[in-house]
Amino acid sequence: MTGLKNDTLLKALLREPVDYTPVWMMRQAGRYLPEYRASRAKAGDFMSLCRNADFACEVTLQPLDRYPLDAAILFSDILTVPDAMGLGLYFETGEGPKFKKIVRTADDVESLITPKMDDELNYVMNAVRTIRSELNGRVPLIGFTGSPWTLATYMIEGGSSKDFRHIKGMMFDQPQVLHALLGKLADVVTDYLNAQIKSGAQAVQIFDTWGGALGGREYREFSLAYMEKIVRGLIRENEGRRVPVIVFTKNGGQWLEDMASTGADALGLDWTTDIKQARERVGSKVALQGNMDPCILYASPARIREEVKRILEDFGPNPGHVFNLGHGIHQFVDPERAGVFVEAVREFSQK
Ligand code: 1CP
Repeated sequence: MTGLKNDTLLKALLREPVDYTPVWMMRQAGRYLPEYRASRAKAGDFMSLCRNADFACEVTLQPLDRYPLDAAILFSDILTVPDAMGLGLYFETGEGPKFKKIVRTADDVESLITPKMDDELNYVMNAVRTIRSELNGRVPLIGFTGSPWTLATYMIEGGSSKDFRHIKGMMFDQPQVLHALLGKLADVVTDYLNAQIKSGAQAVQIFDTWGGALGGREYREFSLAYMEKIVRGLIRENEGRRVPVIVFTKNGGQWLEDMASTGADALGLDWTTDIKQARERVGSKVALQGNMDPCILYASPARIREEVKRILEDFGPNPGHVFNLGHGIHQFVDPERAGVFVEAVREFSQK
């Protein structure tokens, strides 16, 4: 494989010294970019973009051609896994994800398919290989998965949810059924990330978007414990380099110390957590990624630049900071403002 021309992200995730703070944006390929909307129209729908390696590669590279980003992230979705386990993912226009089958009983859990990485999920690995080859060492490629808890919310609720009534009902009344599902998911997700790493992903992120909806005890038992199991099962070195792991629990700021003991190299922070205090709390154990409020991108260029400077100063001197938004970029953001953000990180952090 070709050498990496920009390894700033990988170094920062491992708390090694860097010349500037690397930056990428969660959901950097997506609906706010007109070129993404054009590719999606060409492909037909969202899943067709994901299933076709050339399309997935095309949209992965789109934000890199616009902005000086320090990483590419695989274009795919966390819901590829429940889809491959037999639930039949689909998107209705204007609505979130939906499943043909949902999981509500021990029998439903029992009858889930264990997907093979070179079969049901092979399209994802093809996308990883195609993107790596097209990137040609420009920046590292990040692979990803949803956490078992977050995937289970979609599988049990049947789509997006605000109150998580079905999964929480199961958690409180039939925890053994939920544990059976989470255990299966942890095994599949470990395989899935390892297959992405073998196919060329140079860092991986676990998105625990809904872990923050739990109380502390439940977070540790139903979300964190499974992420820890996954982290311990991952291939940590490939192509002669360490493969850093990022754990991101949205709204998980109060559990950073617990998250830092999973064995992850870095923790993702949303904007509700103070990055300066977060750094004091985790010390030299892990790097931190984040944590600008994505809504700042609706503000003026001057205000965006001020906020970037504020976060860099709050974090303090390197090492160990990867700049990012605290959650995915919104679809209504003006792409030029995203550019102001990315360029400001480089400008203000460069030595
Ligand atoms: O074009 C479209 O209409 C589809 C919109 C879209 C996109 C662009 C979806 C449907 N997924 C994606 C891509 C995606 N999803 C990426 C691509 C890589 C990149 O970051 O550029 C990633 C990493 C994800 C991960 C993802 N999907 C998460 C975790 C991160 C997060 O934002 O919290 C979650 C929760 C999903 C589920 C999902 N997929 C799509 C939607 C609309 C949703 C969210 C539904 C909800 O809010 O419950």
